[in-house]
Amino acid sequence: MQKKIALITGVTGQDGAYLSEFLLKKGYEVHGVKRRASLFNTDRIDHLYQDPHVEDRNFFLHYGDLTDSTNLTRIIQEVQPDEIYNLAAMSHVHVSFEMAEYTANADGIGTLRVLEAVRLLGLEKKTRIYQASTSELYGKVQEVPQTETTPFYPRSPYAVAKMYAYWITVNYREAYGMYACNGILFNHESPIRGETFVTRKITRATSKIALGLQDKVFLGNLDAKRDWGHAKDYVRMMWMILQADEAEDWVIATGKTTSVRDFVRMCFSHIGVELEFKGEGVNEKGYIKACNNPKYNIEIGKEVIAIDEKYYRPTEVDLLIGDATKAKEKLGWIPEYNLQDLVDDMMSSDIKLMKKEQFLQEGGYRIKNYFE
Ligand code: NDP
Ligand code: GDR
Repeated sequence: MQKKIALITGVTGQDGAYLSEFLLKKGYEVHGVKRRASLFNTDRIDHLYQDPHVEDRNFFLHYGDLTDSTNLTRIIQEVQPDEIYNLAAMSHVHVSFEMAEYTANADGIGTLRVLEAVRLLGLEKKTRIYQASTSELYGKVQEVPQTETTPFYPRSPYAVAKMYAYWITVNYREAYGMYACNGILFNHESPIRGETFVTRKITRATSKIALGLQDKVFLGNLDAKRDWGHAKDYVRMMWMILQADEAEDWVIATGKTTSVRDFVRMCFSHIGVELEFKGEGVNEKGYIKACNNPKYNIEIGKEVIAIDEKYYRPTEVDLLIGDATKAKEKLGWIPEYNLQDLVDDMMSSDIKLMKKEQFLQEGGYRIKNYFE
């Protein structure tokens, strides 16, 4: 049997890395598009790297960018993929308010560039396309839980750009008969989640506080509620979506929602620490109420959580909770991780990482102290 060929844009990101691992295990030849950067940006996929001189390689990287259509067309022509996973995006909702035009270009028009390249190259009948759509499309709450038929009301330049990407994917499917699908994925996290998304920011900070490397962490809206799953479960689903008989759009979610405040509580509880929150709005603070773990010497009453308004968004998405019944019934998707498993996985990994940082600091090296 001939190997299937997959092309992943955004291969250096959280999902790109897990999806590459997953597809390589399935016997695929995997090609990834990575951006040129002044420093190495392949940390998450270094373990998959193969020397270009090795025979029988199955993992290849190409320089590219979603804002460059000639480059994308050339890569797709060279690779002739059976499946394209379009994961590349400026994916930070808050940053999109500061880089609205770039976000529209990369996340919105970038998707059009991929679809159009496949059409121009005459690959409409060969290449299946997965578009990384998002629960951010639901934005201002219209209905809970959110399903494939819930109306969209995007609340950020990121979500508006992704809304264009969603509809252009549907349009190319209907207009040209292409196998193109949207996975409307709710938040999914992991130990390799970008450090500025709230879950990873919290697991890193909790680990540093436990080890005495940081005093407290500043956060934004603690009332926001998200439906958090594990990225490993979600990349498996991306693949399942492209194996279905019909090209369709799918919601992927756990069906449970949790506030940012409760996520913080769960992370501290992982290290045996109980928190108490006092005050409201920008004056709310989180204090250590009890420490039941002799490994960590954390002072009772210490203030560890504070609010900085700069993390508030001009328009917020208050509540996300998804209903993945369609994916469960038609594709047989069963997630392996619940929220507690996710917290445990992220916390164990960050505690290990911060112990390394502690070791470096004790050896006289300066550690990275950037918490944005
Ligand atoms: P990450 O931010 O971890 O990864 C984004 C990837 O896109 C990185 O490889 C990044 O490269 C690359 N990228 C950014 N801009 C460009 C560009 N202009 N051209 C080429 N590549 C670019 O995101 P995730 O892995 O978490 O998410 C994957 C996709 O799924 C994204 O499209 C995101 O919007 C979407 N999504 C994510 C969800 C989540 O909860 N994680 C939920 C729903 C949707 P570099 O490493 O160089 O920065
Ligand atoms: P989100 O993820 O915007 O849902 O987008 P993020 O983790 O950034 O925010 C989740 C919620 O937490 C609140 N929050 C904070 N957020 C950050 N980043 N930093 C803070 O200090 C902080 N304090 C509170 C936010 O206001 C928000 O309500 C993610 C991305 O992966 C998108 O690409 C993806 O499409 C969606 O998930 C689904």
